[in-house]
Amino acid sequence: MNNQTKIVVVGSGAVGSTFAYTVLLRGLADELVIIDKNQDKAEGDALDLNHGLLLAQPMKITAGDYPDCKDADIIVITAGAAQKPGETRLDLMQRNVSIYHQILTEILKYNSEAIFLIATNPVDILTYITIKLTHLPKERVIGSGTLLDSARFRYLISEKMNIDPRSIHGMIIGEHGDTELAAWSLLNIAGMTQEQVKEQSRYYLSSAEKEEIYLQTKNAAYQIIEKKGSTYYAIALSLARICEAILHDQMSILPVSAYLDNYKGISDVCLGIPSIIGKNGIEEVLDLPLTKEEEEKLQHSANQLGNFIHQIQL
Ligand code: 6V0
Repeated sequence: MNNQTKIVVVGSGAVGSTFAYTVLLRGLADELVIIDKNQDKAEGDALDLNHGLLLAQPMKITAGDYPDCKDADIIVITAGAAQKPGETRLDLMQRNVSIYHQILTEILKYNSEAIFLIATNPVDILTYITIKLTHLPKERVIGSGTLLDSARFRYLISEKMNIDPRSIHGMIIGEHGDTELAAWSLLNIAGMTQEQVKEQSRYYLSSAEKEEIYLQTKNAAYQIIEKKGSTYYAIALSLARICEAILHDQMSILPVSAYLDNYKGISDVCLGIPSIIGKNGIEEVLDLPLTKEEEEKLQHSANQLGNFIHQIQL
């Protein structure tokens, strides 16, 4: 990796531009290039962000084109068609696959060494498609996966228990979408699992509370889209968190969308599973000690995605 760090974001819509702002606020890289098919939008965002440099920290921010992908450490792709109210993520699939085809062909002319971070929905499928179209090593193609869902999940639990979400260890795994599952058996607070806490304890969640938290997590995007059209703050923070782990080689465990090869019998699909993220991208996908029921749900999630993948025309 260069001493000078460079991130390219392709797609400067709600998610891409909020991500760019997050990069600036966090001082995540030395250079940020913004690419969008709507060049005015990319240029407008670059100008607007540059006017904040003095008030944040020095870095180079430009609107660019695909040749600027050269030397990038991370290429974040948020370009695509946004989800419409009522539209499932999987409905977006074919529309976004053709956009990816075009974008990846361009990027690969200039850079095949970067880590590719995928945000466009359906994110697990587009992560998979990126691996298939680019033939890049699978550890260098990362989807945002269920990191956002896990953040929502931990927030909701934190509200219920009235403790800091950072002190709650728990995660959503599987598809970022309708078949995702809560790995309840692995939820723990200071090492205490749900089986170990007493019913009267503030850390205890009843079956009804668990179901409510799960459904609220799963339907969070629909709820926000209904209210304001799209979601972008928390996904931008999720993308920034993954970039931070890569650029600083943090070896952080984050539930990202990773290519699975015989993971509990699941192969040839990308799904959100906690993975170690460092300078090489996905350093390791964790072998979680799931219950039989959780494994079956994960398998179901994989089957659903596998079915959709087979319908895609590349
Ligand atoms: P948006 O605001 O419509 O922005 C999309 C941007 O992509 C626009 O600026 C377009 O001009 C641009 N674009 C489209 N086609 C191309 C192309 N061929 N080349 C370059 N740029 C192009 O959408 P928004 O930013 O709200 O969402 C972007 C994607 O992120 C969508 O697929 C969302 O569903 C997805 N999200 C993913 C999340 C996750 O957890 N992974 C969370 C929220 C949104």
